[in-house]
Amino acid sequence: MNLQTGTEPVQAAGGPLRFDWEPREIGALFELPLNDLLYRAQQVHRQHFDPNEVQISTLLSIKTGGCPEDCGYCSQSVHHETAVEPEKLMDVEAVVAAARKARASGASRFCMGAAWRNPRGRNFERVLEMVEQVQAEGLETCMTLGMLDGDQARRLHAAGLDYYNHNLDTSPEFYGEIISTRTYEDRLETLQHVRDAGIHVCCGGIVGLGEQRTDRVALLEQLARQKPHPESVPVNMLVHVEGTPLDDVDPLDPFEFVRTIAVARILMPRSHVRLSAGREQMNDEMQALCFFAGANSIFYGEHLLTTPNPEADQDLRLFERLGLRPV
Ligand code: SAM
Ligand code: DTB
Ligand code: SF4
Repeated sequence: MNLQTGTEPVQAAGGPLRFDWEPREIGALFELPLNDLLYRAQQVHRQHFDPNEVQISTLLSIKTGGCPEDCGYCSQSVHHETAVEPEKLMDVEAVVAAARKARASGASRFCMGAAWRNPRGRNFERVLEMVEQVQAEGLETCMTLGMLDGDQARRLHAAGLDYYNHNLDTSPEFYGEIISTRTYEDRLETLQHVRDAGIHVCCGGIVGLGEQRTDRVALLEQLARQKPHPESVPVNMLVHVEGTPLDDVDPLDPFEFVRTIAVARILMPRSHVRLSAGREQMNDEMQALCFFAGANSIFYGEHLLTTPNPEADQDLRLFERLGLRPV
């Protein structure tokens, strides 16, 4: 295959989905001249999606801080001295009120995140109630609560949960540099429980952690080998948080981030690729390039979990300038 011309029929351009991408092939995509890579990604994108639609999800931190895990990037870990103060799990009513507000401002999905290693006891019963009530408001529901066992995944499904977010974060090789309190295998196991329970999978990672390109290749390989591909693939750019071990990591070249989005689009042609954390630090031109590379989902609303996100109005203005439709 001549990767340079971008004229060959690529698998994703209408062909069957592939789950056997080799690191060599993924690496070759990364190495393409940017214009060739973007052209390929946009071709694939247009085979499967309306290129001017962007799915919007609003995030809410339902349980902030005090997390026993030691993820090196995270403001919420008890292992790092950050400005985040630990809070208890929110009340169901407050969560439903936030969901209504998100729906009123146009979000189609409501994602609830908790800083837990895994959900337990009465707190788990309360999140089940949240799922039921947020769903009743006419929103798609998503949760990210850490590791799940099979029974918990089935109960979340029965409560009406549409998506579960659990990221692989980085390559299996680099993972140990970032997190020591749980393994890559643990993550894959939770993802299997989620899939087996019939919940859609939202699974992606973070770039800009100080990893090599080979790690970004290996992360995308892991994601693209999942069968089915994760329905949503969040690509986060590290948000530097004071007090975390990764605060002083050199920023990633923005074009390398765009390449990561484009390669994700080519490997997982039917998945929503979400331009996730890090938009606050990007200019409009960079975001436009990410949409051209195949990103077709964002987190919408002033906050991510503990860090800022662009104002909703600012995003709506950007959509208007780019002729994009939020859905
Ligand atoms: N505690 C749960 C877990 O880790 O599975 C759920 C919440 S956790 C904050 C969700 C994801 O947010 C992480 O897997 C990571 O990919 C992303 N994330 C967290 N902190 C980040 C940061 N500072 N910059 C970019 N992405 C971040
Ligand atoms: C995901 O991949 N990114 C979101 C969501 N899933 C839960 C979280 C981003 C968090 C950014 C840092 C913060 O706000 O604490
Ligand atoms: Fe805890 Fe999730 Fe943060 Fe890791 S990323 S420390 S599991 S809240």
